[in-house]
Amino acid sequence: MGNADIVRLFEELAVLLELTGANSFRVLAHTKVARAAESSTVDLVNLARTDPKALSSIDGIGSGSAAKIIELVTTGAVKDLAELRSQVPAGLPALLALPGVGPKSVRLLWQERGIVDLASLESALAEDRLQGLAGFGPKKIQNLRDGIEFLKTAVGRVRIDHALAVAESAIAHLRVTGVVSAIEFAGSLRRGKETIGDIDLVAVAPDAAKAMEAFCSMPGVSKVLVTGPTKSSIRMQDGLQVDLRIVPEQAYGAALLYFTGSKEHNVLMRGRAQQRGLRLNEYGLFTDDGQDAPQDRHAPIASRTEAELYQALGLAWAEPELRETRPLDDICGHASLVTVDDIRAELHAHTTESDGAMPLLELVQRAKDRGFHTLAVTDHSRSSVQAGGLSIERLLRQIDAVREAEARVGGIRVLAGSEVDILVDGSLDYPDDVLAQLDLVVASPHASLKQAPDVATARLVRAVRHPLVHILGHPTGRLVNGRPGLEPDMHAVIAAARDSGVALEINAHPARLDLRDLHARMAIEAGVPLAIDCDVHGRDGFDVLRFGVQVARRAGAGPEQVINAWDAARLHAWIAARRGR
Ligand code: DGT
Ligand code: CA
Ligand code: CA
Ligand code: ZN
Repeated sequence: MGNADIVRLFEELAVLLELTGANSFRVLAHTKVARAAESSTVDLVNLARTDPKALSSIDGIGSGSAAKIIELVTTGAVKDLAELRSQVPAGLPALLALPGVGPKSVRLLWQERGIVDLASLESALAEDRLQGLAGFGPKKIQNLRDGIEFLKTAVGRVRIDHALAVAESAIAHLRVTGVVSAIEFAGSLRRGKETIGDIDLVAVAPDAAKAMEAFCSMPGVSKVLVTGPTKSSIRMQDGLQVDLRIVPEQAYGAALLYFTGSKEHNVLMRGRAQQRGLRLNEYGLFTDDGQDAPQDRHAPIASRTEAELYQALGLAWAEPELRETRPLDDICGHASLVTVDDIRAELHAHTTESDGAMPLLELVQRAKDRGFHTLAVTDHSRSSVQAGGLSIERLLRQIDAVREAEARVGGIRVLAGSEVDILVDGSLDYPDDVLAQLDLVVASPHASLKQAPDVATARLVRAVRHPLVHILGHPTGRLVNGRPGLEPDMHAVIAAARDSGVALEINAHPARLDLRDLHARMAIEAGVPLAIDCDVHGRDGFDVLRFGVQVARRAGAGPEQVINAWDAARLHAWIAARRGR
């Protein structure tokens, strides 16, 4: 339990109070507590336990609210909340997600028309039963209809692996049907962001109408949102939107540049053009004659390829992953970024001994088939009971098995390791004399991921300072679109890693991508090496590597900063040095 639980409690109380018609001061008092808990650096749960009187001295928290926090912390529940929930239909708060609909409207719909959830609102709309309700004119009613449609189809941002699969199959479809002569994905997907709002495709087509028709009738399309000769937008059955732009061949580079973005990068590029008396748009780079749409009057100075455009602005090409908000001079002509082909070692992999799907020998063979010079076998430790964590006896037997497997497969160094749990207080899940027998230790947090930030910081710093640890695995435990995970002070964790010579993992699994790009960049700036690891569990476990590499690229990492990209001698020396050998 942490401040976030207090935020949730008071937000829900405020909503329920408003829906039950409580006076606005009471509602506001609860909202204020939520905001106070959200922005407080004090661990309020801990305070409620150790010094409950001090709670009400915090700005925004009155004595009544303090009592509720103490009740939550000591009993795990709050009577007032249960009471309010019992007064409000369970499906009612969901109506608040409709655009432009607040608690007052929801309360009216409920009290005056008996609407209790989205389904009953939909039937009321279908039967025209909202007529005559105060404030529900034809426009508002139409907004409700659109809002329901929106809620049904909106998926929010999707994980990059999902968007990539959709984009690649759309591209393959348009290529095999022969309707495009060039096509690429642009937007956030090309920049490698961890989540994608929609997919942007840019293409050249000999017959645009035919290409658009093929696009709109692809397998998996549920709705054509708009279609025209240069742009179509469709929604896939899973809700993801895909935009296709067809551009003249000579404007392909300019369009790709524009639709790759980011918006901020485009602004910087246009500014650069302006400084030189030029104008940049999705058609190309033109002389600025002070009027809009220069493409209608001038031939472009550059437009065919991205590199040409950067060059015409006096810049070297910028990797798409770096095109976010950083200044052009920092990212254009940036030193080479790490690539999937640079990665020659996997340092975080599971076997059937814990929760992996492959027996040891198969795992080793697959790593070797990938051309890796090193594989570390890192099954879970004993506290990860659900994941089949190894007892000390099983771990010691596995060390022998690893030596045997290495000899049997040959041609690949196999390290006996462990993904040892970082326990709630930052201690490790095996005693030191056991850890000392391993070649490589990855320490990762798995449980208690809702710890208060300062407790999490202390926990991770302690683990990183442990002299037997090589790599801090998925440092926050967050899941993309899933759970926020720990929110430690990453500056402190990175500083500790630098002092003790520990590497930080970018867990390549698209559900994790932990370290995230920003933290990986902080690590690089501090001189802390990165490990990009697949956390292999299944037979296709190595395939997620590209996502981890992309995070490292967004952070500006070159092969130098990534220990898995080092040659065997250098990596093995680094690993051994941690043990003073
Ligand atoms: P997303 O889809 O939310 O994950 O992020 P993006 O970056 O793919 O954004 P999206 O799909 O709205 O637009 C694709 C690119 O097109 C964007 O990165 C830059 C460019 N773009 C779109 N709208 C604007 C705009 O209003 N101004 C500028 N400068 N560029 C824009
Ligand atoms: Ca997009
Ligand atoms: Ca878009
Ligand atoms: Zn793992």
